[in-house]
Amino acid sequence: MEQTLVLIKPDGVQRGLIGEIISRLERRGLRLVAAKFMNVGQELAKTHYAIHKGQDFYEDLILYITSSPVMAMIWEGPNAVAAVRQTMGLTRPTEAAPGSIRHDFALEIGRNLTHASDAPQTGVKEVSLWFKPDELVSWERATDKWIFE
Ligand code: IDP
Ligand code: MG
Repeated sequence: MEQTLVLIKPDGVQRGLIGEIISRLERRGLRLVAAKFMNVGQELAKTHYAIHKGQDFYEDLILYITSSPVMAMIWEGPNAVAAVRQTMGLTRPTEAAPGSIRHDFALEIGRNLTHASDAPQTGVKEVSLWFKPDELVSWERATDKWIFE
């Protein structure tokens, strides 16, 4: 089953949107695999955002993600990566589709509430960066057969 890392970033946590965001992912039909509420250290932040090193927003991005706790999660399902990216909306909130989280709750690209893996291979990499194998819960949900074809 395809898996994706989801982070509710510090602005989402501070604004009391953890429940709202989890609720949207549950409602979509995705299955929760792992979750932890945590502070992000420099090393993890820099590894996670290594691809953006050298961009003008990089330093602010590291400050943002390490500024306050995040809710880190793994969600799975068929096409979980694409489904979650769609539920989150485009990176720039003013370009995110109406009904998406970034559209409905955000205004600025540097305060866009969530992170989600951008491709299945990135999902695999990010899941192992953020979680140890024994933190993942493999389970069957009573509704799976009504959501997964
Ligand atoms: P994504 O989060 O939608 O995958 P990325 O392009 O991977 O977007 O960028 C990672 C994060 O870096 C964004 O979510 C956003 O918080 C921040 N970011 C990206 N581009 C900019 C920018 O131009 N200005 C400020 N922050 C940015
Ligand atoms: Mg990205």
